[in-house]
Amino acid sequence: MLHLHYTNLDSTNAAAKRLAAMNPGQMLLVSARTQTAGRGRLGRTWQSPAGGAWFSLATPAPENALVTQSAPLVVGAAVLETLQELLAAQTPNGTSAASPALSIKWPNDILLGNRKVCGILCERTLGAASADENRPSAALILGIGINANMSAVQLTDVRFPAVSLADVLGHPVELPRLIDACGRRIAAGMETLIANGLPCSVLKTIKRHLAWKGCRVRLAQGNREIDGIIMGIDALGRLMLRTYDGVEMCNAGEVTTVRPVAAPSEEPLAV
Ligand code: BT5
Repeated sequence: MLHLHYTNLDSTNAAAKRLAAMNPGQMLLVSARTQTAGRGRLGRTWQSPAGGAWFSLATPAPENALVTQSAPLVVGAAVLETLQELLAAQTPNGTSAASPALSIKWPNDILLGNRKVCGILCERTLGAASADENRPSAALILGIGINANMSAVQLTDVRFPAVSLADVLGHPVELPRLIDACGRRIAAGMETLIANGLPCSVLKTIKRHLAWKGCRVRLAQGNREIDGIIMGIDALGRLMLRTYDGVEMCNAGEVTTVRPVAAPSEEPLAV
């Protein structure tokens, strides 16, 4: 995997897209110290001051719906496992038990103590006709932003409370090592996904760390809002929500509101 690091970029996702177009079939890791136009989902802005781990992987990938849909889960699980190892390595007895818990706000925001430490943006480039079938020119651009060595108090107007690794650890982490470790784990997960489908280990990690399991939430899907209780995820990584109408499997969406499950005296949501 070729790793290209820049002092400043507009967006590592945008740069990875440009570079992937020039290097079809090649896996690339693109990172930057700062981004001037860091992108979130749905056209939102990602604040990217110095001290964060801002990077993207351009992964050659066939234009296959299952691969495209599952990639964010693979990336989320890989980053969570890497952060778990990093936090464990920072504690004297080698466990992360002393740190606030890592969890996944489905589908792939990573929370540390219920505050957002990492956001993920997966995009797809369309492939041009390739002479070599084994080297697909279509690529997935997997963008990862980890609040690492800056403090989250620098961030303004965040829609969900944020935190950085340094806020929790009280000292900086080695950024190149963190980016490299995440990149390797994501690349391995993507290879398995493309060859064999969604790895069980990914589902296991997400199930184990799913935020707000058993809580009543509101999921926004475009203009639609679904209220229900998070039951878990299914074998395709879809969020299972128990609503008044039954269990709904959700492919996409964003949890916007969380409430504890109704007390017995309140009207129960259960069907
Ligand atoms: C995401 O979007 O969480 C995906 C973020 C992906 C960023 C990476 S950085 C490397 C690569 N290159 C890019 O250009 N992007 C990727 P979303 O769920 O839509 O969250 C965006 C919202 O989070 C914003 O509207 C803010 O409210 C908030 N936000 C902005 N910067 C933040 C930060 N550094 N930490 C936490 N929250 C932030």
